[in-house]
Amino acid sequence: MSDSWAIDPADADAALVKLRGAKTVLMPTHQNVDADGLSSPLAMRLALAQYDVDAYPLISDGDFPSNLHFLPGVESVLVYGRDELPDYDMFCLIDCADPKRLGNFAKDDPSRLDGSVPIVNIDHHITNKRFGDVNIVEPEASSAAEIVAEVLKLWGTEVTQDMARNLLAGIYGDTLGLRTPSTTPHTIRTVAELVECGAELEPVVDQLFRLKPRSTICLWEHALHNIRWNGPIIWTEMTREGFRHCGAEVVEAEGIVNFLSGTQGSRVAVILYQDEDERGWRVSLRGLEKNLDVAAIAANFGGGGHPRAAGAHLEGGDAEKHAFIQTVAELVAAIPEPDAVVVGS
Ligand SMILES: [Mn+2]
Repeated sequence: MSDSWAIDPADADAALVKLRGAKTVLMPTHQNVDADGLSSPLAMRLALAQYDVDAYPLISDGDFPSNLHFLPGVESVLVYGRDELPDYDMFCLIDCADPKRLGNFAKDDPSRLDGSVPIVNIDHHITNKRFGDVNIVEPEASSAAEIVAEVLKLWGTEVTQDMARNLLAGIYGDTLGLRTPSTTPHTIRTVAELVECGAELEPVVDQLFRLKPRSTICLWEHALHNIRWNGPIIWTEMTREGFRHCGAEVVEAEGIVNFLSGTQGSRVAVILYQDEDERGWRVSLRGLEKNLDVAAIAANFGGGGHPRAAGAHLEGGDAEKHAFIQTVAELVAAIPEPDAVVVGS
């Protein structure tokens, strides 16, 4: 069976030439970093070490999620605002659809991304505008980690157990454990190869999907208690008060929208997370229908993402929140529902 995507070997070569020519590579992650966003740079750091290049993952905005502390090599991760930045001469952005998604790292000093430091851009978001000096953008890949695994193959890099552990976590994180439609035969083959390289499934499954602090259950109680409907939209919100009451981090609410998605009678699931300054909301959208592209809906609000999973940011309070839900409900209503299965046809 042929693979649905393939990296142009010339791009992989160009990326290696760039990165090997660097003294120090900085790898800032997207905001609200997830398993794919952190494990892929961690694997890349270990790969570049084989070429005597120093590379540092940088959490560019927000906290270091505690459920990612199990990733091999986390002690090398820098946190923006907490740690001093190294003297870098190259960026490698992995899993970052847009440099704006680098959050405070980009906002605090826009000259950081004015082109004076070259960028190697490795990503799987369809909305990625190929902003790098070298671009390896494969929207059909399940995860950035799946692309990094392929890049390493083209480079002929030895995949060590710790690199495999990171890449496995990235693929599992973005595919929810090989459950999303983005999971292809290539994804599953890559996972098999990573397991052969010594990556274990159980710690990844435990850390990403099973183990949770009690504060997470408190947060879910809060979110489920606040479930509302607007036509075919099922939605809920996580207020600052809710996070404070439960003593929970934002990352602990991530699974709720996936849980709501698929509720009978709903076509799109939405969760709104109130900003720390209470002046706006981060929004996550999930859909399951083939013709219903939630990234296109999110784009109406300056957001983006994937057809089944997307996000955006809203400024404002309750009025803006309700207007947003109403607009999403109208946009969804304009998309024809999938044909019902006609028995006997
Ligand atoms: Mn990703």
